[in-house]
Amino acid sequence: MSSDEQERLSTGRRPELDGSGLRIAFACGRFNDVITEELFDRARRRLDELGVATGMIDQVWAPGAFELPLVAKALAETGDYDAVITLGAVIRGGTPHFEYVAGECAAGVLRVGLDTGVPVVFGVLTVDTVEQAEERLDKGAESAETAVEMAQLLRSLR
Ligand code: INI
Repeated sequence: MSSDEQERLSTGRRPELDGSGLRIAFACGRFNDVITEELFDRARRRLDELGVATGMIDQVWAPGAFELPLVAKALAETGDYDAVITLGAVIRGGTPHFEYVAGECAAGVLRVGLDTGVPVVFGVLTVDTVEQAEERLDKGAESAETAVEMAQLLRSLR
């Protein structure tokens, strides 16, 4: 790593994001798909602003958040992508199922990144109500930024 690069990495400031040339895959959960679609639209728009070409983006749908880690793993293992973004919405709605789905999804997404070395972004909302999910739709754009930043960062470290 060059000293310029080292200095930039040490500042704690977010680097300039440049998505040109990056290949990004989305794994989206169909459960609560109205929310997931909006997260996806916002993520796509942000990737576009950051210079990621439309033809460099793929999207697949899984039944729900619980399935996202396995789908993200399959995508990461293709070797075709610089980052994988998982999007979904786990809404409590009074069911204990929430804890299992949200917790296992988060743990699985983390593990896929560690196991494959491909950045896997956790863009899954875990909330109590639909209203809370609607308030947090910015997670889509934020996930796009995280994917580009992590892809850039890992490239510079390898
Ligand atoms: N999946 C979600 O993505 N969000 C939820 O809120 C949810 N709830 O509430 O149950 C949910 N369940 C389905 C789960 O992800 C699996 O698809 C299912 O259990 C089959 O494995």
